[in-house]
Amino acid sequence: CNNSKGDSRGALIVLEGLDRCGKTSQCSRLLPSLEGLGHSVESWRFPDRNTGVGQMISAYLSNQSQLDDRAIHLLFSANRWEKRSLMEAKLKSGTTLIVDRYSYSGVAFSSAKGLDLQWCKAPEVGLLAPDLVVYLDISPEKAAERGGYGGERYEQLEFQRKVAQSYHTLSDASWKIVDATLPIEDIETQLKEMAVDCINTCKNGKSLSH
Ligand code: T5A
Ligand code: NA
Repeated sequence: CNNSKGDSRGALIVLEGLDRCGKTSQCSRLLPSLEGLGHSVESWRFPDRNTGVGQMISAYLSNQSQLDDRAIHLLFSANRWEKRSLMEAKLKSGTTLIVDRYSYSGVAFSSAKGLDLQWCKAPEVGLLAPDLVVYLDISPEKAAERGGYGGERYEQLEFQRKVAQSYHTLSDASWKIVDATLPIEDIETQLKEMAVDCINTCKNGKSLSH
């Protein structure tokens, strides 16, 4: 526990949900609104397509390459591992990270393909544990009606239905479920309140875990 004054850490806040649930829209709103309250915040996302591993993932998602289901699963996980130490340093220095997708996406999407759940979870063990997981809840049908759907590999209604079931299996009582069909501003208000609570809890000494 690091609750000595001046040594407070940032919070690890993760947004999860189906494709097109609105994570990116909310991340880009949350960042300035938390900064406006005087918090040090960065917006992150996985996959991080800027690394070498991220470029392999990006090629796979845009159907420019084919990969074995287990190979792509491990690449998604490696993409989080290659960012782990930077993530830890940022959090310890007091910066809050708002992260668009994390390990839950890794497990939900791969297990929706039929891969064993425990096998999917194994490479995630040891990554930093989020302080808050927010699930933006939308039906696969409603998400499919949103703009741009259908461009990438997993953006198919039947598959998204399976992903929704996987998320349901993975979720626990600590997750905050937000209705992702509400107006953008209403969701933002809810998220901001949850984020501020979480940031304050971490500032007051909640230790970082993995
Ligand atoms: N994946 C990811 C894995 O398989 N394993 C892993 O380990 C990880 C990390 C990544 C893909 O890879 C998979 C999951 C994904 O299939 P991505 O780059 O994260 O892909 O892409 P998506 O998450 O699909 O991102 P999208 O941009 O599709 O969705 P967002 O960010 O959830 O949604 P957003 O904000 O872009 O909004 C989508 C549309 O809806 C509108 C927006 O204006 C936009 O047009 N919208 C709303 N409309 C009405 N009401 C609201 N409240 C709205 N909010 C947004
Ligand atoms: Na997105």
